[in-house]
Amino acid sequence: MKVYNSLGPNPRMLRMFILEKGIEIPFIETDLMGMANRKPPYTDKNPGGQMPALELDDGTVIGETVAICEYLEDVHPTPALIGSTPKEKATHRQWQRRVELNITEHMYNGFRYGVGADMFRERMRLIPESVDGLTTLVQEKLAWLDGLMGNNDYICGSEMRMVDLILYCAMDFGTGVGQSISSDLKNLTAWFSRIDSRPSAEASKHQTTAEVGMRGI
Ligand SMILES: N[C@@H](CCC(=O)N[C@@H](CS)C(=O)NCC(=O)O)C(=O)O
Repeated sequence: MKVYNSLGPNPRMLRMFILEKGIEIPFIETDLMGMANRKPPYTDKNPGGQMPALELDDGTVIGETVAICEYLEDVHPTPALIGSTPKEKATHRQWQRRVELNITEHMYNGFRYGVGADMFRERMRLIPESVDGLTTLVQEKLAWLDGLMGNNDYICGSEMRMVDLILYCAMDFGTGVGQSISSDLKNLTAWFSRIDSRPSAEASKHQTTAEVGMRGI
């Protein structure tokens, strides 16, 4: 098994997940800035053309960060980062969909179409006219989530799960590109510090972070 790795908040989420699991998987570095992920041989393996990907020993390649994490959870069930029972797994999936569909996908697209447009113009169709709406929507939905968190330490309740890593990695990156969690959102601000203080948060940063000068990659 090996991970096709690069800088970026999605590969970082996978690195943080792997660290939290306490497993070791070899990394093959892929030149994201040089667009190696957008051409063969990488796209022969992962036609989605995005990072990261997981290659199994039988040659099967799994793209999409959460699909990779779900596979790793199945083969390394402890510590559970998605859930151990049907109820825990369904509760996690519920929050994962709420976070990804309402917040992180909009945050990433707001970045790709706006601040990051020079990097993404050659990679995908951009919708620059949606940037203001997407960034406003992210803030509205963060406020909605803040209200729902109540006294919970983590998004699903009392246990840290993958969805916490998904939102943390997105918003740590977002903070560097003008889409941070407002300090008015007290519950989410405290939650962010809680995740940020985990050793995996620091250890998951890509080795090129200082050189590239971007946060949360
Ligand atoms: N839906 C994909 C998104 C992955 C993604 O956006 N990866 C970024 C790095 S964080 C990437 O490959 N960016 C370069 C590109 O799109 O060419 C997933 O969850 O794996």
